[in-house]
Amino acid sequence: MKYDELKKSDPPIADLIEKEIKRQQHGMELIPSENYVSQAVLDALGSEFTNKYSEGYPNRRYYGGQEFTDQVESIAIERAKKLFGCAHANVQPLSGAPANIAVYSAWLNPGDTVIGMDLSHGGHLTHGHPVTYMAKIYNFVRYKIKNLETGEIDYDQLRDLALKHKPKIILAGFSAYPREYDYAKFAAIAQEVGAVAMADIAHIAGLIAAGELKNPFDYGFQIVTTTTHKTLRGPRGGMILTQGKVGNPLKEVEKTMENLPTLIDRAVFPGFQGGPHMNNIAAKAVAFGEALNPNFKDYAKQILKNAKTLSEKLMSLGCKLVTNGTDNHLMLIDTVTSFGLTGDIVEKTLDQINITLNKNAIPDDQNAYYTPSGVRLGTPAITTRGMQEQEMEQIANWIVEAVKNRENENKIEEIRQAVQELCLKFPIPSSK
Ligand code: DSN
Repeated sequence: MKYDELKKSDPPIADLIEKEIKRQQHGMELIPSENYVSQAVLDALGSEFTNKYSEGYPNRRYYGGQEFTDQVESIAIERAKKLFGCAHANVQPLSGAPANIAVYSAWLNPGDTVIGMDLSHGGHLTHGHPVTYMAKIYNFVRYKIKNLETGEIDYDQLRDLALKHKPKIILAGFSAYPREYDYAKFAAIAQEVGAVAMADIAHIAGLIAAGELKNPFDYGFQIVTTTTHKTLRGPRGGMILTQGKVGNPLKEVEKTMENLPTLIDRAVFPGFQGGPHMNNIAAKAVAFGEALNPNFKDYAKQILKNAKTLSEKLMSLGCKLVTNGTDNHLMLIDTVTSFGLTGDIVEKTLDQINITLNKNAIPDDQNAYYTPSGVRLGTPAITTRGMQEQEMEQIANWIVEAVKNRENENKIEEIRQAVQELCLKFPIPSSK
């Protein structure tokens, strides 16, 4: 039986794992960056590859005993290249932040400029927020959304900033933006100022791999970073994808766009990381194999259909959504306008009915980070469980009903039971 050995050797940890499984089974995960991996991914992640050190890259390692690590990493690389249509994949980054940091260090000198999206408009901490260490080394300049009703980015502002600041990287990417980017405009501005066009597709990698959202490489981007555990539904980890000439990662090369694959490889190892986590790379390979299966396209399509239905139902119930809808898997409710409540209160209320989402800033939020004006939610995880449009309508009703009746304990308990009942009809993949 699963975890039998652990139950014998470390009961407190086994107990906490059991409780977490139950929390996941009995509740509904609406945090848009989370998902449920398959048992096959968990198997690879818990495999004996965890015992192995393998600094270097396939066929170029520093330690012996690499006949199988080389094969597993090569398979992960080939599958990633096929999924995203690029020349090279580095599958060693431990997660999204290390992947972005490796790119900066591969291409920038201290003091160089990156233009990225403002955090409150949807960008990510690692795109240059002042609290990050990267912001002490590089100069980050931010662009914003121009039209908050449609979500259209201010491409004129982006171009003006690029002409003024002469960035080395123009970064398209987000963790809370519900619309599609116009990648061609980004790439054209980058080309005009001689910058690298980089996309951080962490949230939407699975939707791009399935061909349901646009692929930045089709519009001339040179670098794409991603995590592997969101819509791509793999283990927690990161990856850097590049166009250019694939070279020997042990040899120094000139800093040209053509050499990006080698520059990136050298930045990841030995630049930033030590031994790659081979169990994690094996699990990435399994997840990429699953994403190459034609049924992954159906999954991605359903994520988008579910997000559309959920957003429309929420709006029909009086919720104000940032940009009035979504083109992808996520949406942001402006909770102050919708309910007169900050996002932290809505998050805590929904925790009580076993629905998990996260408080989130909305564009130019005047409230503090811990009490922001919105919440962020999305459909990747519940779609993995098999929920469809009908369930989305029900979920929207529960969210609004619970927030409006948050002081009515009986009502909250009634909704919690209904949520749990629905969740038990849609088991998480690893407990099927
Ligand atoms: N923590 C991830 C998210 O929730 O979007 C990104 O870092």
